[in-house]
Amino acid sequence: MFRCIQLASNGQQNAQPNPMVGAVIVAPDGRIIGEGYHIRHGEGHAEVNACASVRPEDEHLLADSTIYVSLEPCSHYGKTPPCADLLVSKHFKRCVVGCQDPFAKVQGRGIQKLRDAGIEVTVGVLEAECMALNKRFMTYHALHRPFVTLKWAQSADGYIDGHISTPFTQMICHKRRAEHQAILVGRTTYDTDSPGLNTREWYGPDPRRYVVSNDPDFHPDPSAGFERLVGTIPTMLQKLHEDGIQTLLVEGGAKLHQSFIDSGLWDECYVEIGDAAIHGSVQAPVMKNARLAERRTYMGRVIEKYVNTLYPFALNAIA
Ligand code: AOF
Ligand code: ZN
Repeated sequence: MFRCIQLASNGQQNAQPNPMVGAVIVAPDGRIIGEGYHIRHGEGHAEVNACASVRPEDEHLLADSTIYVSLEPCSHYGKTPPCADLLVSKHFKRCVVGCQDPFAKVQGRGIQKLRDAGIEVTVGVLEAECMALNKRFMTYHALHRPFVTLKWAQSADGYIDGHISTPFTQMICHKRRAEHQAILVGRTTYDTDSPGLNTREWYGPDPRRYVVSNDPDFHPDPSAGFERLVGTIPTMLQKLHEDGIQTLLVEGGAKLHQSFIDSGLWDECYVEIGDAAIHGSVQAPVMKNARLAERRTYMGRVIEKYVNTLYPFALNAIA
């Protein structure tokens, strides 16, 4: 199963919005005779690629072989036919599943299909790790909200109103933007910083841009691609879920970040710490239910990563 996770991780860039999935086929003598992973959304699933990798001289071993998969084999016709049907047609003896697929069209039906066909199925091997691998996909489908990443920069004396980032950490920030489907700022940040919120310092797509405001007369510039969001944090997240947003990056300001922290509805948080005191006027948000997961230095500048201890997926995360 570790090998499945390792293989799956190769899909980091191109599998989304699908999950990263890896599969390994083990013959009765313990030899690995096939491996595969989900390379790109819309294309073959991990099981299909693993079966295709088996050499012709090993094909006859499949009926006595075990297939390990980091995610439950699918049972639905999506862009590809059900993987469960493929495993049944190959007459696998046994299937070891890392974790169940929370996607509404699957949710245990793949496992059931295999069992109904007489395949021995074991579920939940390295379950936490397999779920953490797909923390974004899991959050979206199991918790019905986007995976929420908070991000801010604060001075050495804890203020966020000032120019704190360096060109290098700005590049890191733009890399994060490229990795998120949507970005959200508060009204004050929109008005005072008039941020572009696009991906300029890194190669990658621009996220969809949202501004929070309950003022009905506020119309963010649609030509710059901004949309307005209204309501409480749970209502906003519900709307984003409906819009198909799996990953949300919140870039401020302090009030909006604090609302997310107070609601408990966030997953990861990156805090850049500046070198100097600026004696500013806007204090950095106050963390709650947070665990410091990582402290890294980027060309002399520290970025701390916190995870929300209320949610399990990010806690065990590998990526
Ligand atoms: C698997 N193996 O490798 C993956 C699975 O649109 P489709 O047909 O690609 O289906 C996408 C859904 O299939 C996705 O939401 C998830 O539930 C499952 N992904 N399943 O058996 C795989 N990537
Ligand atoms: Zn599948």
